[in-house]
Amino acid sequence: MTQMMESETRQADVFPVKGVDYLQFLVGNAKQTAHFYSTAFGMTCVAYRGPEQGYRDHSEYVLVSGSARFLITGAVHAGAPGADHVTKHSDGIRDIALEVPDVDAAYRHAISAGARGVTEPHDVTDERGTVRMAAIATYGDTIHSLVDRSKYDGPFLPGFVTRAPIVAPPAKRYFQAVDHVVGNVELGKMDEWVEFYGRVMGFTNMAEFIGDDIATDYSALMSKVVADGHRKVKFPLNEPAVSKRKSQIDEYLEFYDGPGAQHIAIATNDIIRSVDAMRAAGVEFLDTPDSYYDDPSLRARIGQVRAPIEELKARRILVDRDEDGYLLQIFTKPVQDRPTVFFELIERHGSLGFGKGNFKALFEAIEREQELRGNL
Ligand code: TYF
Ligand code: FE
Repeated sequence: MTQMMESETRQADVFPVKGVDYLQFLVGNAKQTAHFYSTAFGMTCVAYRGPEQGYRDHSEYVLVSGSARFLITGAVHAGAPGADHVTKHSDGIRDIALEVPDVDAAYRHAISAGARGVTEPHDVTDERGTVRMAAIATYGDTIHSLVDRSKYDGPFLPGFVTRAPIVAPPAKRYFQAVDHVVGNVELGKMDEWVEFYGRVMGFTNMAEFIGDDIATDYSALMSKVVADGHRKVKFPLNEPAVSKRKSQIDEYLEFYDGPGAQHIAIATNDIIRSVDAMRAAGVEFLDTPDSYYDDPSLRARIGQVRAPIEELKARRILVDRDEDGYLLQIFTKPVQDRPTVFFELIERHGSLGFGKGNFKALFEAIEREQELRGNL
């Protein structure tokens, strides 16, 4: 083994992860949010718990699409845990839960590396088995639950009951996995959080980043990507850059009232079909000017892709190519009243990147929206 491979193996082993287990959204009205993700994102409700199960504080719906799993939590009374999260942040992502093979070892490592513990390792049990869980804090009020569900065969976690879909699921799902989850942190803190994920989870820096050069030209943000050794879990981290205009990251930090998860990229095999279905269901996507598609250098840069450019142009889908292949991507507008959380649909054909070639067009589109909101 070469030295580099040894050190990569050692880093991956201090905190092995199997993937994102679930994303928990704390919202003002879980019933309606579950309906939205069912009808607009084609997700399927599979589990529930609430007052009907003797669980007095929350109504919680579990929605899936392939391996992607969202836990939608709403408080049923003012004093319920998490109600203050919604007051402060409005609807947002509280928990980016990670599936790990050994919760105790992962938690011990994280704490010894300086992470703040939120919940000590413990068993959660019902007649379907036992799940081992713990949680550590990350940026803002966001946490990472650590989940070992290998000794459990229920629909989600102990206490949840199987629940029928809210509407008939679409014939073909719109997405099959969570591709990456992006965090927005305060000015000057990006490198500290990159270092946190290295120290606590053994995550390493991916090549993709947005540095000073791009920041000063047009993006008003800086970004680095950390990932586990198998690239199953990818966390880009953004901070605002100092610039003439208010950064889109500043706008998020102001309206979320602190750091938090900014966008969830969901992986699809058929972005054209998914965008058509989601638009028909009322999801709003960012607009891209015709000039993006009519630019001859775009055609030269992306070469042959699986659909005619006219098909992509009609839907405002973006294309990027790098040394490994290409990707198609599109971004929604914020999915709640505040200009905070949004989604990205991504269809990868070999590329492991994040759409570097689209940053300019994307950030200009985001800034047009910011301007309409009076926040630029
Ligand atoms: O995840 C990414 O890096 C891309 C690009 O505020 C991006 O989706 C980066 C920052 C941002 C919006 C999109
Ligand atoms: Fe992204």
